[in-house]
Amino acid sequence: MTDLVTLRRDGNIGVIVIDNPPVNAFSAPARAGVLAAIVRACDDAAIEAIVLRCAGRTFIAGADISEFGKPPQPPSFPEVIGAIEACAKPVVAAMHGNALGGGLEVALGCHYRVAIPGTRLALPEIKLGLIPGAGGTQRLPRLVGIEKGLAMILSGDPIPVEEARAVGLIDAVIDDLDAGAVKFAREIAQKRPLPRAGAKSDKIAPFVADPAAFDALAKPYLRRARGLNAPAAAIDAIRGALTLSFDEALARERTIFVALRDGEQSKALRHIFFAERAAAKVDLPAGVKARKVERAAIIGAGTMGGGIAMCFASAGIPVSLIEVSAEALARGRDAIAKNYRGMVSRGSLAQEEMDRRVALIEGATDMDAVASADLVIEAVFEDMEVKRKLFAELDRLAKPGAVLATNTSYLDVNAIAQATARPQDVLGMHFFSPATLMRLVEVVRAEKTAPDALATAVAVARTIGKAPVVVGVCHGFVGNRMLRLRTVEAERLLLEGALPQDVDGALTDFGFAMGPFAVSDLAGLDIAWRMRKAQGQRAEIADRLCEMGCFGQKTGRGFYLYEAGSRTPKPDPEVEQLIVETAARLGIARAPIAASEIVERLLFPMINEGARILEEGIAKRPGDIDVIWVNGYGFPAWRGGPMHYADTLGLGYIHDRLITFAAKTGDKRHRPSVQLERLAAVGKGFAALG
Ligand code: 3H9
Repeated sequence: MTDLVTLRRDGNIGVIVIDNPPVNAFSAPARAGVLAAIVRACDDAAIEAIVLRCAGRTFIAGADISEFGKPPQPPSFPEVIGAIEACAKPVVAAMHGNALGGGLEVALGCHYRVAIPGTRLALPEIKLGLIPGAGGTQRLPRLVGIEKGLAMILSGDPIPVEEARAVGLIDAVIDDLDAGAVKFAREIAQKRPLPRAGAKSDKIAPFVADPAAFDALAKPYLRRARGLNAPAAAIDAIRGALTLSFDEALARERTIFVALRDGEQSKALRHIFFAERAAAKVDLPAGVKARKVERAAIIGAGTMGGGIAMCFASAGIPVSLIEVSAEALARGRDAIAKNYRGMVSRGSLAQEEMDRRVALIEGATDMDAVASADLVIEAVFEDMEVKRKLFAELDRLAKPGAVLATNTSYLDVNAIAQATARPQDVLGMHFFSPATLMRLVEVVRAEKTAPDALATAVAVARTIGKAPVVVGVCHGFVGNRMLRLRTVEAERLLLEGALPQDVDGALTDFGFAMGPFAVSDLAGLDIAWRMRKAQGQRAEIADRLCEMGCFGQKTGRGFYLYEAGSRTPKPDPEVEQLIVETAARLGIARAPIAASEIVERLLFPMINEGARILEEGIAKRPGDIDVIWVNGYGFPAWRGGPMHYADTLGLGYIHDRLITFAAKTGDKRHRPSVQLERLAAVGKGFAALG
């Protein structure tokens, strides 16, 4: 045993406790400790049954992800789980908090499983580009059936104890983790034979006889895989339960797991996992803590304000939703109720939970309602004067110490803060639309923002389930500033020879959910048009479309054609004609462009801008930029975000291509940034920046 694992005796029951904070990851020392404890408990004649549980806030939350990529340390997962399963005395896993991944697999290797209410059980490996590698693909379907097993392994989503009990994943719900588990162990201590998940076959038998039924169940998951290798691999491993012996299938699962673990996709997803957590840390001076947020106020009940209010209500935080008129407020509340009703009818939300959330949102048409809020977020019209006036009013009405946030996408947060006498409390919280679904929040630190105000915004964003990233003030902050380069380049590609569907197709093949032109059509071309006009900028094709009244989906025409009531983009011959004629008028000879070149032309300038953003300190770490692009702009997570992706290609290659692009387009912004140049020269990647 080790310091992390103890074995004590409670009468005839041996209790093994793992204490490996913060999440009891099953690291090598923890594995060694459990193996030694199991051996000792087996040898101890006074022990008739064994309880395996954890101290702290959770059961084992999985393998220690930071061990992946390093030389494996014995004992392995299969060795420890094998020893538990082979133990001649019953072993009971007693779970609380989260039983995840390798943690749940340890429990699956035990003869019995019990859990306290509130425990969440999942095999989330798929979210890291992996499959369960310690028997999960074999033992789980045997216990819960193929359909539920597939759903859990392919979604990675947790199920609550009640459901776990109903599907046969756990044997009992206990009230007290320690005494309840010991009592359960005492009750089953003499029962024989010991139930072993690996020996069960009743729930998989129908599919052994009918493999086509398995393929039919698996098919929808394959369709949704979108470039990620793990779903097909998981299905392959689970199929082993039907076609191979248990031991052969375990060996096959392990081979598949190791190949995925060592592959680029899982590395990228693990990078994002740790980058998200690093991004959510704010350095605070000693003794300074984040402020408490017990109530929020959102100003503006439009799509964005309403969505943000829902995020707070969903997390159980009461929120005042403030509008200028009763009509606007009613519209906003209706939209919220409709949104929640949709969730109820889809079965993703219980009616009582909807009622609870709706009740947490209190409407108001009087700005005085901000007085009780610890955090105020304004989501009103994107106009500096409007926002400055509003912040001057907030300064008058908000309670001392309240954090005052603007949801601006572009505006200067310093200028907004100056409208108040408390700039230390002002910052940006840039949510993305739809706010209920998009995880990114750019937390904008203005010149005078106090560290504890910043920490408050970051903490609250985490509480409402978002991925916060601290950024500095500049036009468009990090995400939109980089996006601007992609937008310019996408239009340039049209003039040089591509069509909207070529550009979009290249990016969706790369792994984006949508290409830039389909996104523009969805968002509405008029918004960007208005902004370009305000800044004296022009985009030949997009501007012309707007002049023709083609604003995208909402008008049935944009870069694509939309049939009545349809959101499916269809190539539009008139847009093609417009592109060809515009290119001719500008003297540009159009020629076909390969998909690979389209991807490079779209992404490399953005990566270059990302390097400038790091140089300027607008983002602190390359991983912060990756988190922003994965959670706010649909960058495929399994490619790790733009900066991680750049490292996989090598900065030398990107540097040389940028020089070519700069020469070809005459666009000075494509010249490699100092940071990129410096790293490329020494053969390093952005990861070297920390
Ligand atoms: C696996 O199990 C493979 C097996 O099938 C086969 C093996 C052969 N490892 O998220 P938090 C750290 S794959 C290492 O802020 P929360 C995290 O980095 C794994 N470290 O807390 C952070 O560190 P820091 C399957 C981990 O309360 C700290 O713990 N399991 C791990 O919001 C707190 O984390 C998963 O995918 C880990 N496994 O959420 C579960 N987990 O403070 C991944 C966390 O230095 N983990 N850390 O930044 C989670 O989903 C959440 O962390 C959890 C807690 C829900 C547990």
